Amino acid sequence: MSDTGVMEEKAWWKEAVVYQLYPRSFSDSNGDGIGDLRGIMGKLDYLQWLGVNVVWLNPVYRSPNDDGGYDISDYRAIHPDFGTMEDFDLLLKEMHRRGIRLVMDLVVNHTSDEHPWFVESSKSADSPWADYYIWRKPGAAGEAPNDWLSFFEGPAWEYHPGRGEYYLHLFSRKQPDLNWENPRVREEVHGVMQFWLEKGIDGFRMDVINLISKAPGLPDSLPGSRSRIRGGEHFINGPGVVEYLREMGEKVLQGKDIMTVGETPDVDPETGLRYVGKPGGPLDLLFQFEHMDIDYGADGYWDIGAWSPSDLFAILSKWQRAMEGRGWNSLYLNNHDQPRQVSRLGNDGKYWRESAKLLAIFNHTLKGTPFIYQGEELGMKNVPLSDPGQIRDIGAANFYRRATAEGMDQGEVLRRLQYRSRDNARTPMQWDGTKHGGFTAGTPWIGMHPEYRDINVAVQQDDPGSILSCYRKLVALRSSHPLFVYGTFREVHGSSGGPIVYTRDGEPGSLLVILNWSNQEQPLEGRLTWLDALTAQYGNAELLISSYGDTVDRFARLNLLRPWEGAVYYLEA
Ligand code: TEU
Ligand code: CA
Repeated sequence: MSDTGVMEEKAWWKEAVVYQLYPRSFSDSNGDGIGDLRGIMGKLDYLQWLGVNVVWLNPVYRSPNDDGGYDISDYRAIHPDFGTMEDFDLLLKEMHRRGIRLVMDLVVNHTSDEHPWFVESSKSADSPWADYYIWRKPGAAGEAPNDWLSFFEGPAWEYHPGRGEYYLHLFSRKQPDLNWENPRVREEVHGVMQFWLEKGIDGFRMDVINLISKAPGLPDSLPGSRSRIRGGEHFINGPGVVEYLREMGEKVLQGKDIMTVGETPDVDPETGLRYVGKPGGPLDLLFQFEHMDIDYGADGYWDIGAWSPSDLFAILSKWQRAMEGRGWNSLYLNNHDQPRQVSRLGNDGKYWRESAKLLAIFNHTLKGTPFIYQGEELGMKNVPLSDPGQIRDIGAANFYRRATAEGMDQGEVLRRLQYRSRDNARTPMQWDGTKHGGFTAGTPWIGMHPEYRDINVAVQQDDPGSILSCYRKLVALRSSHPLFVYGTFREVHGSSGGPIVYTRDGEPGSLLVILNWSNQEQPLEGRLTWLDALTAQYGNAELLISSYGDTVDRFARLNLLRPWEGAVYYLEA
Protein backbone atom coordinates (compact mmCIF):
# COMPACT_ATOMS: atom_id res chain seq x y z
CA MET A 1 0.00 0.00 0.00
CA SER A 2 1.28 3.45 -0.77
CA ASP A 3 0.51 6.41 1.46
CA THR A 4 -2.16 7.43 -1.01
CA GLY A 5 -3.98 4.27 -0.02
CA VAL A 6 -3.68 2.89 -3.55
CA MET A 7 -2.24 -0.55 -4.11
CA GLU A 8 0.85 -0.19 -6.29
CA GLU A 9 0.27 -2.00 -9.54
CA LYS A 10 2.79 -4.80 -9.86
CA ALA A 11 5.09 -5.15 -12.87
CA TRP A 12 8.17 -7.24 -13.58
CA TRP A 13 10.16 -4.15 -14.47
CA LYS A 14 9.42 -2.63 -11.08
CA GLU A 15 10.80 -5.69 -9.32
CA ALA A 16 13.83 -6.02 -11.61
CA VAL A 17 17.42 -4.87 -11.35
CA VAL A 18 18.76 -3.76 -14.74
CA TYR A 19 22.37 -4.22 -15.83
CA GLN A 20 23.49 -1.69 -18.43
CA LEU A 21 25.92 -3.27 -20.81
CA TYR A 22 28.19 -1.23 -23.10
CA PRO A 23 29.07 -3.92 -25.63
CA ARG A 24 32.19 -2.32 -27.09
CA SER A 25 33.84 -2.55 -23.67
CA PHE A 26 32.38 -5.66 -22.08
CA SER A 27 34.10 -8.74 -23.45
CA ASP A 28 35.96 -9.43 -26.70
CA SER A 29 35.68 -12.98 -28.06
CA ASN A 30 37.88 -12.73 -31.17
CA GLY A 31 40.87 -10.63 -30.17
CA ASP A 32 40.17 -7.56 -32.31
CA GLY A 33 40.10 -5.40 -29.19
CA ILE A 34 36.36 -4.70 -29.44
CA GLY A 35 33.76 -6.28 -27.21
CA ASP A 36 31.14 -8.31 -29.08
CA LEU A 37 27.99 -10.40 -28.78
CA ARG A 38 29.84 -13.70 -28.42
CA GLY A 39 31.86 -12.05 -25.67
CA ILE A 40 28.64 -11.21 -23.85
CA MET A 41 27.46 -14.78 -24.35
CA GLY A 42 30.54 -15.98 -22.50
CA LYS A 43 29.68 -13.82 -19.51
CA LEU A 44 26.04 -14.72 -19.00
CA ASP A 45 27.00 -16.97 -16.10
CA TYR A 46 28.43 -13.91 -14.40
CA LEU A 47 25.25 -11.87 -14.91
CA GLN A 48 23.18 -14.75 -13.63
CA TRP A 49 25.45 -15.10 -10.60
CA LEU A 50 25.07 -11.38 -9.91
CA GLY A 51 21.32 -11.93 -10.03
CA VAL A 52 20.26 -9.17 -12.43
CA ASN A 53 16.99 -9.72 -14.31
CA VAL A 54 17.33 -7.38 -17.27
CA VAL A 55 20.14 -6.25 -19.56
CA TRP A 56 19.95 -2.92 -21.35
CA LEU A 57 22.27 -3.21 -24.29
CA ASN A 58 23.76 0.00 -25.70
CA PRO A 59 23.49 0.19 -29.52
CA VAL A 60 24.78 -2.79 -31.51
CA TYR A 61 23.39 -1.71 -34.88
CA ARG A 62 25.32 -0.97 -38.05
CA SER A 63 26.98 2.40 -37.58
CA PRO A 64 29.95 4.46 -38.79
CA ASN A 65 30.60 4.83 -35.06
CA ASP A 66 30.99 8.58 -34.96
CA ASP A 67 29.26 8.62 -31.56
CA GLY A 68 29.72 5.20 -29.99
CA GLY A 69 27.03 3.59 -32.15
CA TYR A 70 24.42 6.33 -31.52
CA ASP A 71 24.71 7.16 -35.22
CA ILE A 72 22.87 4.30 -36.89
CA SER A 73 23.05 3.54 -40.59
CA ASP A 74 20.93 0.38 -40.52
CA TYR A 75 18.41 -0.25 -37.73
CA ARG A 76 17.89 -3.85 -38.78
CA ALA A 77 21.50 -5.00 -38.91
CA ILE A 78 24.16 -5.85 -36.33
CA HIS A 79 27.45 -3.96 -36.64
CA PRO A 80 30.09 -6.43 -37.87
CA ASP A 81 32.31 -5.34 -34.95
CA PHE A 82 29.74 -6.98 -32.67
CA GLY A 83 28.98 -10.10 -34.75
CA THR A 84 26.05 -11.24 -36.82
CA MET A 85 22.28 -11.40 -36.53
CA GLU A 86 22.66 -15.12 -35.81
CA ASP A 87 24.85 -14.21 -32.83
CA PHE A 88 22.17 -11.82 -31.68
CA ASP A 89 19.38 -14.37 -31.96
CA LEU A 90 21.43 -16.87 -30.02
CA LEU A 91 22.30 -14.33 -27.34
CA LEU A 92 18.66 -13.44 -26.84
CA LYS A 93 17.74 -17.10 -26.57
CA GLU A 94 20.50 -17.79 -24.07
CA MET A 95 19.52 -14.80 -21.99
CA HIS A 96 15.90 -15.85 -21.87
CA ARG A 97 16.91 -19.37 -20.94
CA ARG A 98 18.57 -17.89 -17.86
CA GLY A 99 15.65 -15.67 -16.95
CA ILE A 100 17.36 -12.49 -18.13
CA ARG A 101 15.33 -10.07 -20.24
CA LEU A 102 16.78 -7.85 -22.95
CA VAL A 103 16.08 -4.15 -23.47
CA MET A 104 17.44 -2.59 -26.65
CA ASP A 105 18.51 0.97 -27.28
CA LEU A 106 16.19 2.83 -29.65
CA VAL A 107 17.94 5.82 -31.20
CA VAL A 108 15.38 7.62 -33.31
CA ASN A 109 15.81 11.32 -32.71
CA HIS A 110 18.47 11.07 -35.40
CA THR A 111 20.14 8.60 -37.73
CA SER A 112 23.64 8.46 -39.18
CA ASP A 113 24.28 10.68 -42.19
CA GLU A 114 25.25 7.39 -43.87
CA HIS A 115 21.76 5.96 -43.38
CA PRO A 116 20.19 5.42 -46.86
CA TRP A 117 17.28 7.70 -45.85
CA PHE A 118 19.68 10.57 -45.37
CA VAL A 119 21.75 9.74 -48.42
CA GLU A 120 18.57 9.92 -50.51
CA SER A 121 17.18 12.90 -48.64
CA SER A 122 20.30 14.96 -49.24
CA LYS A 123 20.17 14.44 -53.02
CA SER A 124 17.30 16.80 -53.74
CA ALA A 125 14.18 18.42 -52.36
CA ASP A 126 12.18 16.24 -54.78
CA SER A 127 13.41 12.94 -53.40
CA PRO A 128 10.74 10.71 -51.82
CA TRP A 129 12.90 10.93 -48.68
CA ALA A 130 13.23 14.73 -48.89
CA ASP A 131 11.18 15.39 -45.75
CA TYR A 132 12.66 12.63 -43.61
CA TYR A 133 15.02 15.20 -42.06
CA ILE A 134 14.83 18.86 -41.06
CA TRP A 135 16.05 20.95 -43.99
CA ARG A 136 16.00 24.71 -44.31
CA LYS A 137 17.28 27.14 -46.92
CA PRO A 138 20.19 29.41 -45.99
CA GLY A 139 19.45 32.99 -45.02
CA ALA A 140 20.12 35.94 -47.37
CA ALA A 141 23.77 36.04 -46.32
CA GLY A 142 24.08 32.26 -46.41
CA GLU A 143 23.62 31.96 -42.66
CA ALA A 144 22.12 29.05 -40.72
CA PRO A 145 18.34 29.03 -40.13
CA ASN A 146 18.65 29.80 -36.40
CA ASP A 147 21.12 30.08 -33.50
CA TRP A 148 20.67 26.63 -31.93
CA LEU A 149 23.78 24.82 -30.74
CA SER A 150 24.70 21.15 -30.94
CA PHE A 151 25.37 19.07 -27.81
CA PHE A 152 28.75 18.22 -29.27
CA GLU A 153 29.98 21.81 -29.80
CA GLY A 154 29.25 24.32 -32.54
CA PRO A 155 26.07 25.16 -34.47
CA ALA A 156 23.28 22.61 -34.76
CA TRP A 157 23.09 23.25 -38.54
CA GLU A 158 25.27 21.94 -41.31
CA TYR A 159 25.14 23.14 -44.89
CA HIS A 160 24.83 20.35 -47.46
CA PRO A 161 26.10 21.46 -50.89
CA GLY A 162 24.35 18.57 -52.67
CA ARG A 163 20.92 19.82 -51.68
CA GLY A 164 21.91 23.43 -51.20
CA GLU A 165 20.28 23.54 -47.78
CA TYR A 166 21.11 23.25 -44.11
CA TYR A 167 20.08 20.21 -42.06
CA LEU A 168 19.57 20.12 -38.32
CA HIS A 169 21.78 17.96 -36.10
CA LEU A 170 21.39 18.36 -32.34
CA PHE A 171 24.33 16.02 -31.88
CA SER A 172 27.24 15.50 -34.29
CA ARG A 173 27.24 16.52 -37.94
CA LYS A 174 26.99 12.83 -38.69
CA GLN A 175 23.73 12.58 -36.71
CA PRO A 176 21.02 14.43 -38.67
CA ASP A 177 17.72 14.82 -36.79
CA LEU A 178 14.72 12.96 -38.16
CA ASN A 179 11.62 14.95 -39.00
CA TRP A 180 8.97 13.46 -36.71
CA GLU A 181 6.30 15.70 -38.20
CA ASN A 182 6.44 13.48 -41.25
CA PRO A 183 4.05 10.52 -40.69
CA ARG A 184 6.24 8.34 -42.91
CA VAL A 185 9.14 8.83 -40.50
CA ARG A 186 6.97 7.74 -37.60
CA GLU A 187 5.84 4.68 -39.54
CA GLU A 188 9.45 3.78 -40.28
CA VAL A 189 10.26 3.99 -36.56
CA HIS A 190 7.27 1.83 -35.69
CA GLY A 191 8.49 -0.70 -38.25
CA VAL A 192 11.92 -0.81 -36.68
CA MET A 193 10.40 -1.39 -33.24
CA GLN A 194 8.16 -4.13 -34.61
CA PHE A 195 11.17 -5.85 -36.17
CA TRP A 196 12.94 -6.16 -32.81
CA LEU A 197 9.80 -6.97 -30.86
CA GLU A 198 9.11 -9.84 -33.23
CA LYS A 199 12.49 -11.24 -32.27
CA GLY A 200 11.20 -11.34 -28.71
CA ILE A 201 13.08 -8.52 -27.02
CA ASP A 202 11.61 -7.17 -23.79
CA GLY A 203 11.73 -3.42 -24.16
CA PHE A 204 13.35 -0.23 -25.36
CA ARG A 205 15.52 2.44 -23.82
CA MET A 206 14.64 5.44 -25.95
CA ASP A 207 17.53 7.76 -26.61
CA VAL A 208 16.84 11.49 -26.04
CA ILE A 209 13.20 10.77 -26.74
CA ASN A 210 12.05 14.16 -25.43
CA LEU A 211 13.97 15.90 -28.24
CA ILE A 212 11.96 14.49 -31.15
CA SER A 213 9.51 17.39 -31.49
CA LYS A 214 10.77 20.82 -32.52
CA ALA A 215 8.81 24.05 -32.08
CA PRO A 216 6.97 25.18 -35.24
CA GLY A 217 8.96 27.75 -37.20
CA LEU A 218 12.23 26.73 -35.51
CA PRO A 219 12.63 30.09 -33.74
CA ASP A 220 15.88 31.51 -32.40
CA SER A 221 16.74 30.81 -28.78
CA LEU A 222 15.06 32.86 -26.08
CA PRO A 223 17.34 35.09 -24.05
CA GLY A 224 17.50 34.02 -20.42
CA SER A 225 16.32 30.47 -21.09
CA ARG A 226 17.46 27.95 -18.47
CA SER A 227 17.77 25.14 -20.98
CA ARG A 228 20.95 23.06 -20.93
CA ILE A 229 21.76 24.08 -24.50
CA ARG A 230 21.13 27.14 -26.62
CA GLY A 231 17.74 26.74 -28.29
CA GLY A 232 16.76 23.82 -26.06
CA GLU A 233 13.55 25.58 -25.01
CA HIS A 234 12.40 24.98 -28.60
CA PHE A 235 13.29 21.31 -28.93
CA ILE A 236 13.37 19.73 -25.47
CA ASN A 237 9.91 18.52 -24.35
CA GLY A 238 8.58 20.03 -27.58
CA PRO A 239 4.89 20.40 -28.44
CA GLY A 240 4.37 17.03 -30.17
CA VAL A 241 6.39 14.59 -28.05
CA VAL A 242 3.67 13.15 -25.87
CA GLU A 243 1.36 12.76 -28.85
CA TYR A 244 4.05 10.96 -30.87
CA LEU A 245 4.63 8.60 -27.95
CA ARG A 246 0.92 7.97 -27.50
CA GLU A 247 0.70 7.05 -31.18
CA MET A 248 3.68 4.72 -30.73
CA GLY A 249 1.84 3.19 -27.78
CA GLU A 250 -1.29 2.58 -29.82
CA LYS A 251 0.42 1.34 -32.96
CA VAL A 252 3.28 -0.69 -31.50
CA LEU A 253 3.41 -1.17 -27.75
CA GLN A 254 -0.20 -1.78 -26.80
CA GLY A 255 -0.85 -5.18 -25.25
CA LYS A 256 2.84 -6.07 -25.04
CA ASP A 257 4.34 -6.80 -21.65
CA ILE A 258 7.53 -4.87 -22.23
CA MET A 259 9.52 -2.16 -20.48
CA THR A 260 10.01 1.33 -21.92
CA VAL A 261 12.52 3.80 -20.52
CA GLY A 262 12.75 7.28 -21.96
CA GLU A 263 16.01 9.17 -21.73
CA THR A 264 14.87 12.71 -21.01
CA PRO A 265 17.30 15.53 -20.22
CA ASP A 266 15.69 18.67 -18.74
CA VAL A 267 12.63 17.24 -17.07
CA ASP A 268 11.40 18.07 -13.61
CA PRO A 269 8.80 15.87 -11.90
CA GLU A 270 5.91 17.84 -13.35
CA THR A 271 7.17 17.44 -16.93
CA GLY A 272 8.25 13.88 -16.18
CA LEU A 273 4.75 12.88 -15.15
CA ARG A 274 3.50 13.77 -18.65
CA TYR A 275 5.60 10.85 -19.87
CA VAL A 276 5.20 8.30 -17.07
CA GLY A 277 2.30 9.53 -14.90
CA LYS A 278 -0.49 6.97 -14.66
CA PRO A 279 -3.02 6.80 -16.09
CA GLY A 280 -2.20 7.99 -19.56
CA GLY A 281 1.58 8.49 -19.52
CA PRO A 282 2.96 6.73 -22.62
CA LEU A 283 6.20 5.39 -21.02
CA ASP A 284 7.03 3.24 -18.01
CA LEU A 285 10.23 4.89 -16.79
CA LEU A 286 12.41 7.94 -17.33
CA PHE A 287 16.04 8.79 -17.01
CA GLN A 288 15.76 12.26 -15.56
CA PHE A 289 18.99 14.28 -15.31
CA GLU A 290 18.46 16.68 -12.40
CA HIS A 291 20.79 14.83 -10.03
CA MET A 292 23.38 14.33 -12.80
CA ASP A 293 23.50 18.07 -13.56
CA ILE A 294 24.36 18.87 -9.98
CA ASP A 295 28.06 19.62 -10.50
CA TYR A 296 27.85 21.77 -13.63
CA GLY A 297 29.84 24.99 -13.28
CA ALA A 298 28.91 28.50 -14.35
CA ASP A 299 29.98 27.62 -17.92
CA GLY A 300 27.82 24.54 -17.97
CA TYR A 301 28.64 20.94 -18.77
CA TRP A 302 32.39 21.33 -19.31
CA ASP A 303 32.81 23.42 -16.20
CA ILE A 304 32.99 21.86 -12.75
CA GLY A 305 30.83 23.23 -9.97
CA ALA A 306 30.47 22.54 -6.28
CA TRP A 307 27.75 20.19 -5.11
CA SER A 308 26.77 18.51 -1.88
CA PRO A 309 25.24 15.12 -1.05
CA SER A 310 22.32 16.86 0.64
CA ASP A 311 21.55 18.76 -2.60
CA LEU A 312 21.64 15.53 -4.54
CA PHE A 313 19.47 13.79 -1.97
CA ALA A 314 17.00 16.68 -1.97
CA ILE A 315 16.52 16.26 -5.73
CA LEU A 316 15.96 12.53 -5.54
CA SER A 317 13.76 12.84 -2.46
CA LYS A 318 11.60 15.27 -4.44
CA TRP A 319 11.34 12.76 -7.30
CA GLN A 320 10.49 9.97 -4.86
CA ARG A 321 7.60 11.93 -3.42
CA ALA A 322 6.38 13.14 -6.81
CA MET A 323 6.22 9.63 -8.27
CA GLU A 324 4.54 7.95 -5.29
CA GLY A 325 1.34 6.35 -6.49
CA ARG A 326 1.63 8.15 -9.86
CA GLY A 327 4.68 6.90 -11.70
CA TRP A 328 7.86 4.93 -11.24
CA ASN A 329 11.46 6.12 -10.89
CA SER A 330 14.50 4.69 -12.56
CA LEU A 331 17.47 4.81 -10.22
CA TYR A 332 20.96 5.49 -11.55
CA LEU A 333 24.07 7.33 -10.45
CA ASN A 334 26.14 6.78 -13.57
CA ASN A 335 25.97 5.35 -17.09
CA HIS A 336 27.96 5.36 -20.34
CA ASP A 337 27.68 9.19 -20.58
CA GLN A 338 28.62 10.05 -17.01
CA PRO A 339 31.77 9.92 -14.91
CA ARG A 340 32.22 6.86 -12.71
CA GLN A 341 30.07 7.30 -9.61
CA VAL A 342 32.69 6.33 -7.03
CA SER A 343 35.03 9.00 -8.40
CA ARG A 344 32.38 11.67 -8.77
CA LEU A 345 30.03 11.11 -5.86
CA GLY A 346 32.10 8.93 -3.55
CA ASN A 347 35.75 8.84 -2.52
CA ASP A 348 37.91 6.77 -4.86
CA GLY A 349 40.94 6.99 -2.56
CA LYS A 350 40.90 6.24 1.15
CA TYR A 351 37.22 5.27 1.35
CA TRP A 352 36.95 3.67 -2.07
CA ARG A 353 35.34 0.49 -0.80
CA GLU A 354 33.03 2.03 1.79
CA SER A 355 31.88 4.87 -0.45
CA ALA A 356 31.23 2.59 -3.44
CA LYS A 357 29.09 0.44 -1.17
CA LEU A 358 27.27 3.42 0.29
CA LEU A 359 26.34 4.59 -3.21
CA ALA A 360 25.19 1.08 -4.06
CA ILE A 361 23.05 0.90 -0.94
CA PHE A 362 21.55 4.30 -1.78
CA ASN A 363 20.69 3.39 -5.36
CA HIS A 364 19.11 0.08 -4.37
CA THR A 365 17.02 1.35 -1.47
CA LEU A 366 15.21 4.25 -3.08
CA LYS A 367 11.86 3.41 -4.64
CA GLY A 368 12.19 2.63 -8.32
CA THR A 369 14.08 0.30 -10.63
CA PRO A 370 17.85 0.27 -9.99
CA PHE A 371 20.30 0.28 -12.90
CA ILE A 372 23.87 -0.99 -12.55
CA TYR A 373 26.28 0.28 -15.19
CA GLN A 374 28.94 -2.30 -16.06
CA GLY A 375 31.99 -2.06 -13.82
CA GLU A 376 30.13 -0.02 -11.21
CA GLU A 377 29.69 -3.24 -9.27
CA LEU A 378 33.50 -3.45 -8.98
CA GLY A 379 33.92 0.18 -7.92
CA MET A 380 35.57 1.06 -11.25
CA LYS A 381 37.04 4.58 -11.21
CA ASN A 382 37.57 7.49 -13.61
CA VAL A 383 40.66 7.12 -15.77
CA PRO A 384 43.78 9.21 -15.19
CA LEU A 385 44.16 11.45 -18.25
CA SER A 386 47.59 12.85 -19.02
CA ASP A 387 47.71 12.85 -22.81
CA PRO A 388 45.06 14.12 -25.27
CA GLY A 389 45.91 11.08 -27.40
CA GLN A 390 43.87 9.03 -24.92
CA ILE A 391 40.64 10.80 -25.87
CA ARG A 392 38.12 8.64 -27.76
CA ASP A 393 34.72 10.27 -27.21
CA ILE A 394 33.49 12.78 -29.80
CA GLY A 395 32.12 15.23 -27.22
CA ALA A 396 35.41 15.16 -25.32
CA ALA A 397 37.49 15.51 -28.50
CA ASN A 398 35.42 18.48 -29.68
CA PHE A 399 35.67 20.19 -26.29
CA TYR A 400 39.44 19.66 -26.33
CA ARG A 401 39.69 21.28 -29.77
CA ARG A 402 37.51 24.26 -28.88
CA ALA A 403 39.01 24.94 -25.45
CA THR A 404 42.52 24.67 -26.84
CA ALA A 405 41.68 27.00 -29.73
CA GLU A 406 40.19 29.47 -27.27
CA GLY A 407 43.47 29.42 -25.36
CA MET A 408 42.37 27.62 -22.22
CA ASP A 409 45.29 26.40 -20.16
CA GLN A 410 46.17 22.79 -21.15
CA GLY A 411 46.22 21.68 -17.53
CA GLU A 412 42.73 23.07 -17.06
CA VAL A 413 41.45 21.43 -20.25
CA LEU A 414 42.75 18.05 -19.11
CA ARG A 415 41.43 18.56 -15.56
CA ARG A 416 37.94 19.15 -16.91
CA LEU A 417 38.13 16.21 -19.29
CA GLN A 418 39.49 13.98 -16.55
CA TYR A 419 36.49 14.90 -14.42
CA ARG A 420 33.70 14.89 -17.00
CA SER A 421 34.73 12.94 -20.09
CA ARG A 422 32.47 10.10 -21.18
CA ASP A 423 35.61 8.03 -21.80
CA ASN A 424 35.73 7.52 -18.03
CA ALA A 425 32.76 5.23 -18.30
CA ARG A 426 33.91 3.42 -21.40
CA THR A 427 37.18 1.74 -20.46
CA PRO A 428 36.90 -2.04 -20.68
CA MET A 429 35.34 -4.24 -18.04
CA GLN A 430 37.96 -5.61 -15.66
CA TRP A 431 37.51 -9.37 -15.43
CA ASP A 432 40.80 -10.51 -13.93
CA GLY A 433 44.43 -9.59 -13.35
CA THR A 434 45.79 -10.99 -16.62
CA LYS A 435 46.88 -8.76 -19.50
CA HIS A 436 44.17 -6.23 -20.44
CA GLY A 437 42.10 -7.47 -17.54
CA GLY A 438 40.84 -10.50 -19.44
CA PHE A 439 38.84 -8.17 -21.69
CA THR A 440 40.69 -9.02 -24.90
CA ALA A 441 43.55 -11.11 -26.20
CA GLY A 442 44.37 -8.27 -28.61
CA THR A 443 44.79 -4.54 -28.07
CA PRO A 444 41.75 -2.85 -26.49
CA TRP A 445 40.13 -0.07 -28.58
CA ILE A 446 40.42 2.24 -25.58
CA GLY A 447 43.07 2.05 -22.87
CA MET A 448 42.43 -0.11 -19.81
CA HIS A 449 42.13 1.57 -16.44
CA PRO A 450 45.66 1.25 -14.96
CA GLU A 451 44.32 -0.32 -11.75
CA TYR A 452 42.75 -3.33 -13.42
CA ARG A 453 45.12 -5.75 -11.70
CA ASP A 454 43.72 -4.76 -8.29
CA ILE A 455 40.12 -4.04 -9.22
CA ASN A 456 38.51 -6.89 -11.09
CA VAL A 457 35.85 -9.59 -10.94
CA ALA A 458 38.27 -12.41 -10.09
CA VAL A 459 39.61 -10.59 -7.04
CA GLN A 460 36.19 -9.64 -5.74
CA GLN A 461 33.97 -12.55 -6.62
CA ASP A 462 34.75 -14.76 -3.63
CA ASP A 463 35.48 -11.99 -1.15
CA PRO A 464 32.42 -11.44 1.03
CA GLY A 465 33.69 -7.95 1.92
CA SER A 466 34.05 -6.80 -1.69
CA ILE A 467 32.03 -4.17 -3.50
CA LEU A 468 30.88 -6.86 -5.92
CA SER A 469 29.55 -9.00 -3.06
CA CYS A 470 27.68 -5.98 -1.72
CA TYR A 471 25.94 -5.53 -5.09
CA ARG A 472 25.08 -9.19 -5.27
CA LYS A 473 23.59 -9.04 -1.80
CA LEU A 474 21.56 -5.94 -2.63
CA VAL A 475 20.13 -7.66 -5.70
CA ALA A 476 19.23 -10.69 -3.59
CA LEU A 477 17.65 -8.57 -0.85
CA ARG A 478 15.39 -6.94 -3.43
CA SER A 479 14.03 -10.28 -4.53
CA SER A 480 13.42 -11.51 -0.99
CA HIS A 481 12.03 -8.34 0.66
CA PRO A 482 9.04 -6.75 -1.12
CA LEU A 483 9.67 -3.55 0.85
CA PHE A 484 12.69 -2.84 -1.36
CA VAL A 485 10.36 -2.72 -4.34
CA TYR A 486 7.02 -1.48 -3.06
CA GLY A 487 7.68 0.22 0.29
CA THR A 488 6.72 3.90 0.36
CA PHE A 489 9.64 6.31 0.61
CA ARG A 490 9.65 8.66 3.58
CA GLU A 491 12.44 11.15 4.15
CA VAL A 492 13.43 11.34 7.79
CA HIS A 493 16.47 13.56 7.48
CA GLY A 494 19.08 14.77 5.02
CA SER A 495 17.78 17.23 2.43
CA SER A 496 19.37 20.10 4.30
CA GLY A 497 22.60 18.54 5.48
CA GLY A 498 23.80 15.96 7.98
CA PRO A 499 23.22 12.23 7.77
CA ILE A 500 20.76 10.98 5.18
CA VAL A 501 17.98 8.91 6.69
CA TYR A 502 14.85 7.53 5.12
CA THR A 503 12.45 4.67 5.50
CA ARG A 504 10.54 2.47 3.09
CA ASP A 505 7.23 1.71 4.73
CA GLY A 506 4.74 -1.00 4.02
CA GLU A 507 3.39 -4.31 5.12
CA PRO A 508 4.99 -5.75 7.12
CA GLY A 509 7.34 -3.30 8.80
CA SER A 510 9.80 -0.81 7.35
CA LEU A 511 13.27 -0.53 5.98
CA LEU A 512 15.43 2.10 7.65
CA VAL A 513 18.34 3.46 5.62
CA ILE A 514 21.08 5.52 7.30
CA LEU A 515 23.87 7.05 5.20
CA ASN A 516 26.84 9.10 6.28
CA TRP A 517 27.71 10.46 2.83
CA SER A 518 30.97 12.12 3.90
CA ASN A 519 34.64 11.68 4.78
CA GLN A 520 34.00 12.60 8.41
CA GLU A 521 32.45 10.88 11.35
CA GLN A 522 28.97 12.26 12.02
CA PRO A 523 27.01 12.10 15.23
CA LEU A 524 23.36 11.13 15.22
CA GLU A 525 22.53 11.37 18.88
CA GLY A 526 21.86 14.63 20.63
CA ARG A 527 20.77 16.71 17.71
CA LEU A 528 18.26 14.25 16.35
CA THR A 529 15.22 12.79 17.96
CA TRP A 530 13.87 10.74 15.09
CA LEU A 531 16.00 7.70 15.93
CA ASP A 532 14.48 7.50 19.41
CA ALA A 533 11.05 7.84 17.94
CA LEU A 534 11.72 5.06 15.48
CA THR A 535 13.22 2.70 18.02
CA ALA A 536 10.23 3.22 20.27
CA GLN A 537 7.86 2.52 17.39
CA TYR A 538 9.46 -0.73 16.35
CA GLY A 539 10.42 -3.66 18.48
CA ASN A 540 13.24 -5.23 16.58
CA ALA A 541 15.85 -3.85 14.17
CA GLU A 542 17.66 -6.34 11.99
CA LEU A 543 20.76 -5.20 10.13
CA LEU A 544 20.39 -6.31 6.49
CA ILE A 545 23.49 -4.78 4.94
CA SER A 546 26.22 -2.29 5.79
CA SER A 547 28.98 -0.54 3.86
CA TYR A 548 31.43 -1.66 6.54
CA GLY A 549 30.38 -5.26 6.24
CA ASP A 550 29.24 -5.26 9.85
CA THR A 551 27.73 -8.43 11.11
CA VAL A 552 27.17 -7.21 14.64
CA ASP A 553 24.12 -5.02 14.88
CA ARG A 554 25.21 -1.52 15.90
CA PHE A 555 21.70 -0.12 15.92
CA ALA A 556 21.55 0.50 19.66
CA ARG A 557 24.91 2.26 19.50
CA LEU A 558 24.36 4.29 16.34
CA ASN A 559 25.42 7.51 17.96
CA LEU A 560 28.48 8.11 15.83
CA LEU A 561 28.50 7.17 12.15
CA ARG A 562 31.82 6.26 10.60
CA PRO A 563 32.90 7.96 7.34
CA TRP A 564 30.80 6.58 4.47
CA GLU A 565 28.90 4.33 6.81
CA GLY A 566 25.71 3.18 5.16
CA ALA A 567 23.34 0.67 6.68
CA VAL A 568 19.93 -0.80 6.03
CA TYR A 569 17.78 -2.13 8.86
CA TYR A 570 14.60 -4.08 8.73
CA LEU A 571 12.24 -2.78 11.38
CA GLU A 572 9.67 -5.32 12.34
CA ALA A 573 6.24 -3.88 12.95
O1 TEU B 1 22.69 11.12 -24.56
C1 TEU B 1 22.07 12.34 -24.55
C2 TEU B 1 22.59 13.46 -23.71
O2 TEU B 1 21.97 14.50 -23.67
C3 TEU B 1 23.80 13.46 -22.90
O3 TEU B 1 23.99 12.43 -22.03
C4 TEU B 1 25.03 13.80 -23.67
O4 TEU B 1 25.81 12.67 -23.89
C5 TEU B 1 25.84 14.77 -22.84
O5 TEU B 1 25.07 15.88 -22.58
C6 TEU B 1 27.11 15.16 -23.58
O6 TEU B 1 27.00 16.36 -24.22
C7 TEU B 1 22.26 10.14 -25.44
C8 TEU B 1 23.18 8.94 -25.39
O7 TEU B 1 23.10 8.34 -24.13
C9 TEU B 1 24.56 9.38 -25.76
O8 TEU B 1 25.50 8.34 -25.61
C10 TEU B 1 24.52 9.86 -27.19
O9 TEU B 1 25.76 10.41 -27.52
C11 TEU B 1 23.44 10.91 -27.39
O10 TEU B 1 22.21 10.59 -26.78
C12 TEU B 1 23.15 11.06 -28.86
O11 TEU B 1 22.55 9.92 -29.36
CA1 CA C 1 35.63 -8.55 -30.93
